[in-house]
Amino acid sequence: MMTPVLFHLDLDAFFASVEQLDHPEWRGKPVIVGALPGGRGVVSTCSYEARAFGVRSALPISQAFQLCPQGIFVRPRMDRYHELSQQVMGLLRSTAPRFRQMSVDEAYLDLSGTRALLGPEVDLARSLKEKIHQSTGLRVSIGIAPTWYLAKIASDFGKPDGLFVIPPEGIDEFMEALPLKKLHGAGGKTRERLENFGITSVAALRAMTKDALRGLMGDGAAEFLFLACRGQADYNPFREAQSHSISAETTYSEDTAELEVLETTLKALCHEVAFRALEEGWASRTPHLKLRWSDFTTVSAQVTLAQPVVSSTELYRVVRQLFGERWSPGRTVRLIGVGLGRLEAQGPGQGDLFETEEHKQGKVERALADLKKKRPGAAPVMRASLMGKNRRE
Ligand code: TTP
Ligand code: MG
Repeated sequence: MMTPVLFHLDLDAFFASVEQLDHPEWRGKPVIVGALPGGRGVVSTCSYEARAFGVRSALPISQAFQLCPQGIFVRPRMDRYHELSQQVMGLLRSTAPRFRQMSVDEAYLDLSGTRALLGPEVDLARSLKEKIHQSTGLRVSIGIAPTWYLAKIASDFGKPDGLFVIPPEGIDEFMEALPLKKLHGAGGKTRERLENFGITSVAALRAMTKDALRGLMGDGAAEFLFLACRGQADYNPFREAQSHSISAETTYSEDTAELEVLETTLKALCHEVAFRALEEGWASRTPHLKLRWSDFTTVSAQVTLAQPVVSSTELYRVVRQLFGERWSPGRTVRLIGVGLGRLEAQGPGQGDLFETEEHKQGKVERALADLKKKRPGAAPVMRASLMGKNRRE
């Protein structure tokens, strides 16, 4: 059987890199994107220079300021990030027929069987990195592996500006040496628990039987960990494409119960999903929410609306409600996903029937999506849904 050749691509320190791109005087300096010191809220991301001080995503901004008072603290500019994201995704989409965008800065590509046509995958990856850098000024890390899960780990492993390959015959060796904190999907509480049991490396995890793991971690976590530490976690970013839905999800590197973090993630995911649907011309009356708790149990919820969702704000309102019905303060979350199911082709003039604020905004978003299609990268986009926080501060 032909070995799959799978790429995972993830931009380096994305929001912070864009800030350094647009403000050359900030290059080489600790740039921290997120809330502003003195306020509440958290770090969205930071430049690698700031990471050297221990600053990282989701850290309360007050702590980030303590760690790195000389940092350059800036608010996110989602419109600009989205614009550059679109440029990068456009390049990737034109590289391989099987392309799947997962979030604003990451995507999967299936390059199985393209060797004869496109040449060795490592050369292709190198030229892709170069092309992205030349056209946008951004650096991307690429992981190449025979499973999607390993490709994701490989891109992270090579960061920043990485190109890391895990060949089929190298999987066991790679996983044996992998630090536990690099095992994607086993962050935060899970890792803490494992470490409490003395399991401090992936190698130690691999030495456990599934039954022993079940005893320590519970069925769900054991099932995942047993496969994950062998590079076999069941993960396929294309699976949902066959079920006619669009979705995006975030797995936290540290499980979180911070409402502020959860809401910010939800907003970003809604934004991502709503825009993708608009750009691809889909309508949906079925938003859904996925939550995975710290113990790996997963809940999904969906509603069917009378009319198709018309804007990211409306999508947020709906999934925020679903979220509120399932989450309670203190409950730690490891993964949040938002999606639109049962996609239908968008009808002409959709949103004309009910001129609520949300419908008006939907029209604006649609017009912007159209404009972008005609002039990629040209539209200055304002997205009120993500501006709430800016206004408040
Ligand atoms: P990531 O790819 O996780 O992080 P990154 O690109 O900043 O850094 P790297 O990939 O090099 O490790 O997330 C992409 C963007 O998503 C990030 O630039 C900002 C945003 N984000 C948040 O707003 N909050 C978060 O908690 C995380 C993890 C990311
Ligand atoms: Mg990234």
